[in-house]
Amino acid sequence: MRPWRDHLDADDPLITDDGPGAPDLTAAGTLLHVWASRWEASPHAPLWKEGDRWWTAGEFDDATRRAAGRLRAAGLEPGDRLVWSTGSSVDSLAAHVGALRAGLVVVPANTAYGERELALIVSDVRARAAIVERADQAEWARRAGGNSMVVAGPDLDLADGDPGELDLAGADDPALICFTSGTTGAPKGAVLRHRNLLAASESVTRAWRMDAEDRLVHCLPVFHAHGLMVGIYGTLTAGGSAVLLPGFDPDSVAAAAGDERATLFFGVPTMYHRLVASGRAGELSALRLCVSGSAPLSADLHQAATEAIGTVILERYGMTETLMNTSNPYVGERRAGTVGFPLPGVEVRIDDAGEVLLRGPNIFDGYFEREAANAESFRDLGDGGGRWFATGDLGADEDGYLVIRGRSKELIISGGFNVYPAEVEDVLVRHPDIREVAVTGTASDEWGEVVTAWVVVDGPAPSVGELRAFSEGSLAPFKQPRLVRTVDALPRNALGKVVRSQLG
Ligand code: MLC
Ligand code: AMP
Repeated sequence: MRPWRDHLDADDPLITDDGPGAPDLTAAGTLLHVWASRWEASPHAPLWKEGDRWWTAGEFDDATRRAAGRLRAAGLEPGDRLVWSTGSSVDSLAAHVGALRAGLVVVPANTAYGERELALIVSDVRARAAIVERADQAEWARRAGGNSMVVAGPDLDLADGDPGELDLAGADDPALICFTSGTTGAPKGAVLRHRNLLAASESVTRAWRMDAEDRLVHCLPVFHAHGLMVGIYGTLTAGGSAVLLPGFDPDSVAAAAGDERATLFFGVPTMYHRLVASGRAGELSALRLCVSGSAPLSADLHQAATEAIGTVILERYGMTETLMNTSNPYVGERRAGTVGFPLPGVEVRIDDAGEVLLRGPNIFDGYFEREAANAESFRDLGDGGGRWFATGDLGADEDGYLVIRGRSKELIISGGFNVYPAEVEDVLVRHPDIREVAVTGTASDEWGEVVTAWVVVDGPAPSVGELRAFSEGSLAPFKQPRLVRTVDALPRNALGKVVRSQLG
């Protein structure tokens, strides 16, 4: 595979004379130090646009201090876990960054989650606080967290307090716990330390040449790696600015790109599909960089979006546990159907079974309180350079570029959101007319994959609408099936295990 140096200009200070060693991406300590020094140096720089209002860096700095003071006054202490389930707004970002500045560990959660999904997270990390914008989620967080749980909205409607000394977290302290299912089974929290976040942010912002002149059109959810660690943290690290849209729609993205003289757009393939279909993609032509990630971008969609926008889409490959791993280059050939080559600091290896293994300062070192899963997820190959993380993605090196050929893990990616078949099956099998069920992903031009339920029934076959209604409260809408197929029996192997790959 091409070396990470090919992402950088020859005079980039990350490339040292000391030979082929890894670059030092964590010299700055923590992201909080990087951000605080940017705000201090340029307090009047525009940072976020929300609605009609621009917030400056100095105003945001103040808002994060206020948030940190309120969280401290509410009795929260460094290391306490705070669940954060909000849309994209300056209030919610100030609460998030304020929590990190106060030394808390932020646990992002999808705003679409129902009670079962949210309660699982609150109890797993023994959260002491939750910032949620939906009244029902507030109620569920209280129920799962008990009487001492601090629950507030994104505007942190709590009493003011003295923020005290901020940004004391060290590079090895946990910053985020992000829930994902890894290669197997049940949801678990990937612990990302401050050094992981810093390394990933430094690596990506340098590779993509992000700086203070940049302006991002931001429409991704902020509770996942793409929107949060690439979009929000990338903007803060580069010292640039972002237009915060509450969600994606082609008209607002096109309007923001033109009206705000934006330079960057980050999206998932479904967004590019919808932009092309809208006929407004050409309004993004002045952007200097459009990035796609979180799910495979087909070569056809790559070409269609590149033609419609007029700039070659840059595809990259990331993961919650590892943040960004590989990318097509900013300068040089961006090859459709590939995810490029290792970003600065990242080592990529493909094992004999074709699985992608990763090592680097961006990569987490374990799931929260999951010894067995941790033992399974990391491999010591005896090369002296530390353990490799096994991604569950299947890849190949094609002429220096990584191609993701599929997954060994059982995961459906629908519109960039992950859906785990076993979780959906566990809910659907409780339906009175369903004897057995298996869940798979069916290819879709718009969504990448859609969730399909294969059912063996005892009574009348339930419709899609009926199964969606039945899943309400147990499964967020994006996990609910969009297709239902009735079969006489599910395919099983010699051990009696359902072979999902034989369906469809
Ligand atoms: C919304 N719906 C989805 C869905 N998103 N269903 C399946 N898959 C999805 N991804 C549901 C809605 O709840 C609604 O259900 C119905 O579909 C129609 O909604 P919509 O209005 O058409 O969808 P919209 O709200 O526009 O959302 C589409 C989207 C969104 C593409 C904008 O899914 C999105 O923001 N995706 C990005 C996900 C992301 O950020 N992933 C990064 C993970 S980090 P109903 O029942 O109400 O009709 C990661 C690492 C890395 O993977 O490498 O980056
Ligand atoms: P998540 O756990 O939400 O972080 O999802 C990570 C998974 O998304 C990876 O393990 C891959 O399977 C997939 N993924 C992310 N980016 C890409 C990409 N560009 N191409 C193919 N798959 C991707």
